[in-house]
Amino acid sequence: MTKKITLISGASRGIGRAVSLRLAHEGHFVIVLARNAEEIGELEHEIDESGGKALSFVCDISDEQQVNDVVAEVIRDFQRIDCVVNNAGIGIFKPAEEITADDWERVMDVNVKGTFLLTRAVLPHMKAAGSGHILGIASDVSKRTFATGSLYTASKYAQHAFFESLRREVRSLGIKVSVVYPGLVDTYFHQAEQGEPQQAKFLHADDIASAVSYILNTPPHVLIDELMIHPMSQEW
Ligand code: NJP
Repeated sequence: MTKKITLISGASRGIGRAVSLRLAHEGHFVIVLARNAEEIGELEHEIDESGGKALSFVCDISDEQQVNDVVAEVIRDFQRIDCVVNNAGIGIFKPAEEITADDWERVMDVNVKGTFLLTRAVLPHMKAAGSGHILGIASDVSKRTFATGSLYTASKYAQHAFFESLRREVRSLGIKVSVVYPGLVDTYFHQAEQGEPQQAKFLHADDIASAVSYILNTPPHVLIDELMIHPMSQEW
């Protein structure tokens, strides 16, 4: 298998779907993960129909067993994992005193624990290979906060810290860690459907796919640590 084996979490829609389609088009064998069986299966089918290679898994990224099982199966079938795009994420936006313990756990479980679980599962295989590229889709609010964003921004700051620290651990082992920090993107994230008029001035999911492609296509001696990307319409 000469194709790069690339895992993408949260691939059923939005940014993850666009990244998966782009990387499959560029010749990666994409392993696409999400909870929605129908949507993730359709994506696999769409990629295969268009001449690409994809394998889908129904996987809740916050579930340790499910994540470990997926990675074990991929390693069994392909013997390696070249790239991982940690993209799955959710947001809950409320004044701090209205955030429930359940809200807190849901957001932290997906955004922080999920990122940790998937990254931890692939690390031994990348270390053994002496190469690999771990990518995170964090947020511009990994570096700034806003009212009603205490929970979500805490989770995105945590992702930022996790990847910054990890980069220092694995860089000398030949493993790259890169993070994309997007501003507003037209997806299903903002309680709207992708393409709705109120999101017309946002970035497109394809813009993030282009950024991911650029980062993953750098030559071996180049590491893009981070990439911040905003729509022109958004002050930062
Ligand atoms: O959101 P959306 P985006 N286990 O809602 C999956 C960040 N970001 O594409 O499981 C596994 O269209 C879900 O699939 P499913 C954001 O924080 C965005 O915008 O089937 N997967 C779906 O495929 C996030 O980290 C903006 O429901 C789970 C995907 O995640 C990333 O971009 C701005 C899951 C979400 O698709 C992608 O979000 C920014 C779980 N437990 C950062 N829970 C923005 N859109 O403006 C959810 O700064 N998913």
